[in-house]
Amino acid sequence: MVDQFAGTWKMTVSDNFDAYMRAIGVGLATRKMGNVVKPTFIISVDDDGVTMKTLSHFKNSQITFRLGEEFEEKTADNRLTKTIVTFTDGKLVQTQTWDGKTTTLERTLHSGKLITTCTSGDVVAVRTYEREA
Ligand code: DKA
Repeated sequence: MVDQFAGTWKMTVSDNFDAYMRAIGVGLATRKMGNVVKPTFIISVDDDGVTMKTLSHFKNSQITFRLGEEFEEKTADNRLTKTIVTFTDGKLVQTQTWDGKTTTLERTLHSGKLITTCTSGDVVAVRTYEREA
């Protein structure tokens, strides 16, 4: 169930994120910020659907959506994407498409940690979040 993801998570480890940001076209100034911030990620589930908030000194962003229904997303690096989030086999998979490009953010739970795997073509970044609440 998506409910297992609900809560407040703090990023503790980020691997290969600069390469991932380059692969999706993030400019140098934003990449510098993206490489140093350790976001807080909050997931909640209610009658309106699933809400994901990403909070950091650099930027805050929020999306609310229903699983399997496409919506428009303005990302922290200012892409305007068509986004769809699905939940299958314990994986929360967010697929963003824009300008003929696509990327996925796959979130899973392992040993009480939330693992976000960011994929663009053959570039993969892995970010680990630990539960705060
Ligand atoms: C995550 O949830 C990954 C989010 C990917 C955002 C890509 C753009 C970031 C620009 C600072 O940990």
